[in-house]
Amino acid sequence: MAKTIFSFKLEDVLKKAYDRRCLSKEETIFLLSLEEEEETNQLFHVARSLRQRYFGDKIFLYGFIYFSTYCRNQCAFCIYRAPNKLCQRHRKTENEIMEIARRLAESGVHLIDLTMGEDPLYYLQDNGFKSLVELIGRVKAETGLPVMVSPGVVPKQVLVALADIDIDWYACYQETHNRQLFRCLRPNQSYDSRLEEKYLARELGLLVEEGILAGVGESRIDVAASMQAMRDLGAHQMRVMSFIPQRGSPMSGWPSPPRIYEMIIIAVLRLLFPDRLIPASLDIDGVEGLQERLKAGANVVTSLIPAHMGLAGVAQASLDIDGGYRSVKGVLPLLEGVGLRAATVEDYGHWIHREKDELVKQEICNGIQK
Ligand code: SAM
Ligand code: MD0
Ligand code: SF4
Repeated sequence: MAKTIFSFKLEDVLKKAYDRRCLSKEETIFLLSLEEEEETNQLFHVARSLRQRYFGDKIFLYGFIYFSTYCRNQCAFCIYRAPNKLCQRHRKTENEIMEIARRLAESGVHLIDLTMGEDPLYYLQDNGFKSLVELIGRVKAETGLPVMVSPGVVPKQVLVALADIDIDWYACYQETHNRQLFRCLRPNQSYDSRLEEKYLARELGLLVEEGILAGVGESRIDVAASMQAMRDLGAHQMRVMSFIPQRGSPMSGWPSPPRIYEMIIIAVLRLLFPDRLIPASLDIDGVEGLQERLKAGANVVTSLIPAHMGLAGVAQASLDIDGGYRSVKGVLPLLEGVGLRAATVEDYGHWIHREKDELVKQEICNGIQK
């Protein structure tokens, strides 16, 4: 199919990416439209070679703590949208969060991702975020690990406070960079505020993760536009997650897309951003889906969740959690099975520090230019 629309030769486009020359929008769409198994295998092969060039055989591992699943929003795709009565919600106490963080750190993860719904508790109370910022600081201090926060869109002063205590990452996914589709997916939310928050985080010296959903009504052109938006933002980590239908949500009847589509997007992300971090999330197909994502060029395992702590995932609230499979121990053999291994905490720390230094340099240059 790709061949009938485009006049590119796959080998030429792949060679161009391998040589680190920028791919055009048309070339990106061409790659996203590949259908033949032989062709997608060539794409994955180049994606893996590029990962090898920048990261060797080392994979980073992220622990995930979804500490509150209460949310004021009504995202059409999400099980935790405010009006949904068909989901189990939890709000972890500070002690519980610290205990979970300690367990994750002991298990060997390289980062702790603290995630929440836009919990009204924080928005409605005066100074509601103050204790949260302190808690996040404690998680970083006591585990000694880098910390990512995924709190949704928070007041600007909260981001400033997080930057002040040297939190490492701000993750916030636009889902799509097609404004019309965004309005359907995230009704009554501001496209611009969500995007601007990521620009602000970067200016404040935080590393930034951007992300898209696959299979929510977007076109290949939209996906290519999202990739350009990730470049414009200067994202340090970029993800794609296949949509999983959720009971009690308006999109409960939507199909989940064929997985090959997500794998192709992962591989194209690797070609466009060879030295950036690209997750293989356990939150879509559990541990069973890990190796195919790694074979497509991902280099971070995300959504490692300790068992029996009353925790949940996002797209897969319970899959593989209480069986203990979403753990460092559970994924190590799977990494080995595809010729990869876990990085060390030090490897990850070096990557983070280099990128943060780079951000500071860029901000100094921007300041001088202004
Ligand atoms: N509440 C915060 C927010 O929305 O930014 C933090 C939660 S965020 C980590 C949840 C992300 O998981 C969404 O941005 C979306 O990309 C993904 N997600 C949510 N529901 C999903 C679903 N049904 N299928 C696949 N991914 C989903
Ligand atoms: C994941 N469930 O990594 C997590 C979540 C939030 N920063 C990450 C979507 O798949
Ligand atoms: Fe809330 Fe985030 Fe779910 Fe949207 S995706 S409903 S903001 S938890």
